[in-house]
Amino acid sequence: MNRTTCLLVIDVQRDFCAGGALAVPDGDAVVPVINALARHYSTVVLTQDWHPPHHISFASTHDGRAPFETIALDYGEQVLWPDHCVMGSAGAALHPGLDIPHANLILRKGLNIGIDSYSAFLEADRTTPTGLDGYLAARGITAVDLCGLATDFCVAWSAQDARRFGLAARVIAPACRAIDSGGSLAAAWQAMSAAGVAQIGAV
Ligand code: VGL
Ligand code: ZN
Repeated sequence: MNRTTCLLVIDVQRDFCAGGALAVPDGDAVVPVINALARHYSTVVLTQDWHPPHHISFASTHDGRAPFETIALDYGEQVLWPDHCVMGSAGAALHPGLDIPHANLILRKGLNIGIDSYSAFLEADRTTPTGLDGYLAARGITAVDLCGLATDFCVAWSAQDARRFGLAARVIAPACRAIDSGGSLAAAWQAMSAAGVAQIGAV
């Protein structure tokens, strides 16, 4: 049991799994893998993508726009998504198969109606903190292992931000699945590698 490494379980929610609003191909497959993995960690943090209705990342918020198009916003380029993970909705719930009773914290992100937040650490304006860095530092955590959905968005951004906050970061590939829209998965692995994020197959 490694007490200075936190397992960060990203967005394993109904909307990202089969039948959900933004289903990640084979997303459900991560659930048993993550349940087994979590037994190795004394600190586990789960995240929940948690948006208000009419969130800026929803295509439906922008006249004439369709999901998976991109638009330019004040803070940079934004992919537009189907409405997903609306706060309090059934689709925003954690996957019912997750079995991690010893998880320490459930962190919600993406609540700001005008700023998306793929990362568990910083919103998409790259300056507004969620507070996760302080939480981990206060508990003596120096490394994070990441898993969940989706590899090329919320996992990748969280892993790179972990490095930004001085944490060692490893992505456990078999415990993740990707959206992979327009080459996003290859680009994400490249960016993570450049940021010093390791890719591993098991712990
Ligand atoms: C995610 C797209 C939009 C994710 C969240 O969890 O990877 N992707 N919101
Ligand atoms: Zn989202």
